[in-house]
Amino acid sequence: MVGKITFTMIKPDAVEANNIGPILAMINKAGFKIVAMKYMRLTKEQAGNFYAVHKERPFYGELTEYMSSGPIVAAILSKENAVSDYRKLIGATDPTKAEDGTIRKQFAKSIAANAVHGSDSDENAEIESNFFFSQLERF
Ligand code: 3AN
Repeated sequence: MVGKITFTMIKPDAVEANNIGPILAMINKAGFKIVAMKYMRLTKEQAGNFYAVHKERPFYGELTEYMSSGPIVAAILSKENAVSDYRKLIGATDPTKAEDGTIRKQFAKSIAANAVHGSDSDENAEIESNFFFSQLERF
């Protein structure tokens, strides 16, 4: 399974702007299969646990506040080279630096409210998927 899955979230700004559908369409069009999905709202504590690797970063408080500010869509995506291909599809963290045709270029509002999350390694894809989904919820 190494290299086959990545984990994504459609963040509160994109949900609020009614962009769940268009973002899922871009994901499917790029060849990813959705193998797990849920619509939910994180508590600040859950967001803090998810982003624990960023605990020392100056934006940690803002990030966890933001990620718990409204509902999100969490999903596991499957494709060969899922992690790197999905990072390419979402574009740079800072939407002003994201390339044309990327999800963040089209939908992100700012560096914090940047529409989607995407795992940065195979190892984190597995950890993040297991944070949200049991084996019974993965198809
Ligand atoms: P990426 O989401 O592209 O992997 P990371 O892992 O560096 O980026 O950052 C995790 C999340 O933290 C980003 N998606 C973004 O929402 C937020 N973030 C990153 N840098 C900043 C910043 N300078 N100010 C506010 N939020 C930030």
